Amino acid sequence: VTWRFALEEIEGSVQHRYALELKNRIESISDGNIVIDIFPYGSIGTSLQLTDLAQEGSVHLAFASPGHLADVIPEVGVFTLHYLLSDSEAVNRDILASEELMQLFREPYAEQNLKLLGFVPEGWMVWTANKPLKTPADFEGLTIRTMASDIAAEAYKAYGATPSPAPFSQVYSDLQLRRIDGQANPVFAIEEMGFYEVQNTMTFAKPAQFVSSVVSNKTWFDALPEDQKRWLEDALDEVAPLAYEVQAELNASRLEVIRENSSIRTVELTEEERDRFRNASLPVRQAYIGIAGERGEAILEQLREMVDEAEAETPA
Ligand code: 6CS
Repeated sequence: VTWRFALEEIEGSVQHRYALELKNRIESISDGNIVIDIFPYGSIGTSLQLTDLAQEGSVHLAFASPGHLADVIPEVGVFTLHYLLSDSEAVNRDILASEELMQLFREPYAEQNLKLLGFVPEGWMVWTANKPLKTPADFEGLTIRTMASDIAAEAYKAYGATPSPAPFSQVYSDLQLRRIDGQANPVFAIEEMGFYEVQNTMTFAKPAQFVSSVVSNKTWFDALPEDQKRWLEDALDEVAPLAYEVQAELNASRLEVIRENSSIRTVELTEEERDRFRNASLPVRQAYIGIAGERGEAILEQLREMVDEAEAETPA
């Protein structure tokens, strides 16, 4: 049998490396009886189109990033909120991999005929523009591309920017044609999509991790033979820690590539500067609750508690 796995990122990306690791494991444990066909970004469609295809079962596995998915599953919009998760990547990694967190989201995904298979952190969001973005005031009058959901746009409205929601594939040309002034993505994506070629400054404010989720069609998953279900679950467990290493490695090495190939300026915000953004971002949590309702609010609170607890246990 063939399992089709659709990605929101191109070859060489974090999602692609993840998919290759999963493919190797499944094909080997099944003695080649299962073949995973990987569809990198561009071969099928935008993130939202991939979600549609997963919901209808045309693809079996897909990545679905909350920044896009939140108009379909409002609760996942929580991952677009700034300064909500920890400043510690290790704390975030553990929370995102926890069964406790998965439990909170199982139902919202299932209601959309999607089986949530895992959350994948892909690195800190980095802002690019043609100027440094050191205070919320620097965003005023700036048109910034956001992922497609309403809540993803709210984060930048709070800083005074004009959000311009668009699919990933449109970002490069929108920057080139000056239809937008800036965008946000992890370093590895800024490199592989070439955004650094059409922007002159990268601002490191660590507002949030880029988090994606791996999903499958739920009807398909539920009907899998027990051994295949177990192979998939075991492979997912094995790939999660590897994917974390991969994103760390890619985000570091691609920054070097960007520096070698351009004269882009990098600006790292101080804690005081970050605090200003944190304060400006707080009202967006109310907007999230307005959109995601009571269940969303409960998730937000529980996530906050998980972060506080984990930070208390982790030595700084
Ligand atoms: O900005 C986006 O739309 C995309 N960014 C990444 C790093 N992955 C997929 C997502 O669609």
